[in-house]
Amino acid sequence: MQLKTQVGIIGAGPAGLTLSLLLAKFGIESIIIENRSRAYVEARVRAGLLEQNTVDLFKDMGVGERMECEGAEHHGVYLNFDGVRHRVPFKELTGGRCITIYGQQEVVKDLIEARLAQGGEFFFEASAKSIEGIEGNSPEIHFEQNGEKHNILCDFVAGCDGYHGISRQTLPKDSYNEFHIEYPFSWLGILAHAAPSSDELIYSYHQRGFALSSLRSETVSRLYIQVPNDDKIENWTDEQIWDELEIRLSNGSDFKVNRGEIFEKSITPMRSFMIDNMQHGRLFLAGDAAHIVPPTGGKGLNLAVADIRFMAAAFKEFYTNGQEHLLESYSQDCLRRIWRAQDFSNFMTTLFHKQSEHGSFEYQLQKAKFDYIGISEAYKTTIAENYVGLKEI
Ligand code: FAS
Ligand code: PHB
Repeated sequence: MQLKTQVGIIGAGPAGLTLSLLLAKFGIESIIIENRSRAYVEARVRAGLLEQNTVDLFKDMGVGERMECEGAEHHGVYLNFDGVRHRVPFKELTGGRCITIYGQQEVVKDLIEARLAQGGEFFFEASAKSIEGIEGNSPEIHFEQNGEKHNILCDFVAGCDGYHGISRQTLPKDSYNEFHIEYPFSWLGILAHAAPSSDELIYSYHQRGFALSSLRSETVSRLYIQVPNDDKIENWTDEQIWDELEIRLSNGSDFKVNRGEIFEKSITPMRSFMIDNMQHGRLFLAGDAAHIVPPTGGKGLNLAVADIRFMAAAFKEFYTNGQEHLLESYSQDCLRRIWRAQDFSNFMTTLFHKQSEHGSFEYQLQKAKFDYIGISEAYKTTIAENYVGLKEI
């Protein structure tokens, strides 16, 4: 089947979905190709932390109603190091900004529902196989669905297809430099029918490894522990996971982790990755297709949405008055925030993960940073404004 649209979007994750809704707001047509089913993408457990900018954008777009009702607004975060705890407040240090805890799968559900309600055109279980003609004015997406071949003639292609997608592979290899860190540890993450163990998130350095206490609702907890890269889910019983979380999250008080049925477990490797050019001709990349941050900073989803704000504004300028200034500056406009998020995510990851022996020079540097958080409002402010997301950058 030969299809035609203004912007062909590959990927129905936070990037592709936000783009399709913003383009519709500007009267710009798009089609989304997604190689998984709707049920799969709506059930895929990933991020959970929304920056202030992301919350504000979703509200402006009119897709924030359930997020406001079911999401949890947090005004601070607890940071532990070897049993000592500091709290970093947000509102006082950032002029009232904060974070909202709301599962990525809920975001995806809300965005898909909103786009379908507008009559948005989706092809689920449709896999983009190639993108042709990006150096001309009518690039083409070739995709397959149910064994049939189709293509979409577009003005532009938005590569929102994540780290393993085809978009980045379509950029000429000499059009970008690649930056990569593979951390020597992974996260074992669980979702459990258990009330959160704390009123705010807890990031904790412990001699046995990092742990993070987060949540999805008043009855569902989201928690993580640092594990070796070659660890396997089957190496852990539920009881061992709960025991390890309780040890690592304790701040020396009588801290108890609330236990319950674990209904989702996964191990995710930690990596920092990015390319320093996100466009070529009529192909523009956004989100994980162009960059990956370790989730310690809670930035992945928020960076994807931040890229899309720039991409949507650039397409709006093009279709409204034929100008291409924002299209030309798209990558540079995105990279300022991406590098800031890479730095903050790397800071949080190297500060709170066990990477060397107790008492080593590296350990002492980690402890010195943590102790400085405890005595410096300036350092707490730096952490707070990066964590809730800088308003402009
Ligand atoms: P996504 O990967 O969300 O979406 C890309 C979409 O493109 C997918 O639905 C995929 O199926 C589709 N696609 C790929 N190739 C295609 C093709 N050829 N044709 C058609 N469709 C194609 N971030 C945080 O902030 N905190 C976290 O705790 C966190 N945990 C994570 C855990 C895991 C296991 C992973 C993988 C990521 C995690 N992230 C986390 C990061 C995550 O939230 C991403 O940053 C976010 O999903 C980025 O959104 P997109 O760029 O839209 O990419
Ligand atoms: C989550 O709730 O999944 C979450 C929160 C904060 C992070 C990472 C993940 O830094």
